[in-house]
Amino acid sequence: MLLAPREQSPTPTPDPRLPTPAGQLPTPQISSCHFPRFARILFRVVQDAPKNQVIPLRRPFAAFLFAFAVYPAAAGAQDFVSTRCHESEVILDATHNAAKLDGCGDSSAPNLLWHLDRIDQQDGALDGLYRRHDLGAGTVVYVMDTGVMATHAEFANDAGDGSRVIAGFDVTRGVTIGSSHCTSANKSLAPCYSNTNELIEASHGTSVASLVAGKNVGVAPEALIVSIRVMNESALATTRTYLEGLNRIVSHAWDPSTPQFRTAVVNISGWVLEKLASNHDANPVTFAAVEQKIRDMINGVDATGHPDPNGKRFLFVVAGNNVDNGCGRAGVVDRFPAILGKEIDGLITVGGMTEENSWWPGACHGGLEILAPSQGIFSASITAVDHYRGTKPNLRSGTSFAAPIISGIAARLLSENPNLTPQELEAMITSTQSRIINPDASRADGKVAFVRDAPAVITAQHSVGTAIARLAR
Ligand SMILES: [Ca+2]
Ligand SMILES: [Ca+2]
Repeated sequence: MLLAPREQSPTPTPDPRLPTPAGQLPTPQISSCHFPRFARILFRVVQDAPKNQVIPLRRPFAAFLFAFAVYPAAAGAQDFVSTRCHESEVILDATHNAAKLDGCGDSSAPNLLWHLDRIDQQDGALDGLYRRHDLGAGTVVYVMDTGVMATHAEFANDAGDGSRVIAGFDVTRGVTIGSSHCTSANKSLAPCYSNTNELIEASHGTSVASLVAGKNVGVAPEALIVSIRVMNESALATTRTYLEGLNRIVSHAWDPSTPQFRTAVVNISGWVLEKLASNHDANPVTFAAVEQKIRDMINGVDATGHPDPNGKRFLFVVAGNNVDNGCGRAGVVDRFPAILGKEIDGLITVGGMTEENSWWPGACHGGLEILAPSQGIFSASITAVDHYRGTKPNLRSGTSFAAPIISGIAARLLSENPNLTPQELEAMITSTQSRIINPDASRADGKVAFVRDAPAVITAQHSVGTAIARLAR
């Protein structure tokens, strides 16, 4: 691999809206825009008390609790990160390159991480910032894809001594057509490729997972990832690999060593065939069987995979698809399982949008339930632990990248309220007020992914209300 000479970066111009560099404590600022009105009112009630009056301790204490439980990030702007970042090219061969991330925060840099910038605001005027109010801690996202490079720096844990890709299962052994000759001890955690043409699909799952939970490029950078490798290096999968993959998810979810959860997320940035013509399967698994398994998992399953409303539940997030004639007549989504979105509460079919806040013309329309950024998306690759997808060939666009943005948002919501059902998650995510500039009923009504903090507010108000009641007794 030939590394391109690093360009000398111009002297960066720090974004004045961001926190000062490490080691310098920012001047405490509680601006009106950062501090919720109701909390200010509570503080004013305390401040306005007549002098010399003894204020019951419970009153300011309750106000303090209320303010910080309802709006824990109110104390500053530390949880805003810049999405304006520099990248540099890494040449792989004459027709392929990768990229490195050279730092963020320079206000003159391109809006490289616009996909994050866009989802924390309701209109198209991007501000170059993403508010990491919640990081998705405690949530598990299953990525059914081509494998996830667990050692990539994007998945490093907080301590820096391990990966947040906590498990991986490869169920593609039955799909021999299109499989690479490269070898790996476990392709679900260490995907490989024998030539750069295979790199495109071999890196797909890593790209997708990084958008869910990557430290720099991900929506929920404390979420945990489980890699379910259902597609090989040619992105081929059958209903048999899907069904086996879903069974692995259930068994992993109930494993006593798995972090406990009530609801998890399953991201599917692909589609599946019942059988491959040259891949013999005398008794192929039917679409109906996979659909039933998905329905069961949404509503709850026990450790053996049987329906149980008190069991583990799973929200499914599926890319609307756009490749290989993935849109049917009139451009409507017609690939399995994306076609299930409109029918099933708890399975969301995701379409695409551009940085210009418009339709992404490469995506299907019709059958979509929500849109998310899908054009020019910067995500991790597998040529090195600090590499990202390059622009040669330019494979940074697709609804494959939109779906994990929604999965990341679901992880954030679950982190704030772990008891949300898949149906409630879909309702919250698709009830967004955010729109593209040219909404159209055939394209999810133009609804754009938006990270709301509503569940945290509801939960906190409830708990703080209880606290106030106790204190006032
Ligand atoms: Ca923003
Ligand atoms: Ca749905």
